[in-house]
Amino acid sequence: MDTGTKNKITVDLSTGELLGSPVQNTVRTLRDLQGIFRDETARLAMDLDQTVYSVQVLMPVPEGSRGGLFWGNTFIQPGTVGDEYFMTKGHFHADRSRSEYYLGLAGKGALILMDENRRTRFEILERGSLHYIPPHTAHRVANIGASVLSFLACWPSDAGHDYQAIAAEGFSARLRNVNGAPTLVEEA
Ligand code: PAN
Ligand code: ZN
Repeated sequence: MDTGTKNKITVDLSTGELLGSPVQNTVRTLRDLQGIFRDETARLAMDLDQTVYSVQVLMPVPEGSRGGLFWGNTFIQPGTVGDEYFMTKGHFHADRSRSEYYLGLAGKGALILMDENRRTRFEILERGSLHYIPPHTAHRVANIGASVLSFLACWPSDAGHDYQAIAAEGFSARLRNVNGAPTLVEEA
């Protein structure tokens, strides 16, 4: 008899951890984040094996399938590289028409958004805050708090990730700790 518990998937709503299903887990250490932070000397002086963030992804259909949805839980450790907060690499969706939802669960962060005209802004991401990432918008998240930041995400299975555009040109502004306040500073 199917009790309804088989393959049950749960999200621990206090930590954001995804439980009970085969999920893909990706860990990004400081070593993996070459070229992401402004202060490369500061990054290289740190323990490169230190985890900056990890992502659990649930993929019920193959990557690239039309009509499916993926679910991801991201955990960003607190910390800084120079005056920049620990953050995700950031990406456009490979299919620029694809959008996404983020929901904050724990900690305090900033969702940094850049449109295709390279206009950058940010929204405070915290427990209960819901964010719609529109099409044609690059996105990355920085942990601006003192504890682990976790957020949930849902996006189309055919969105894909374009990291190359960000690796090549970055965002037009960086979120930096200026006198203790997270401040978007335009790149020179
Ligand atoms: C998220 C991100 C996740 C990690 O699931 O992939 O937060 O960030 P990077 O992919 O930029 O390393 C998402 O936006 N998916 O589309
Ligand atoms: Zn995305």
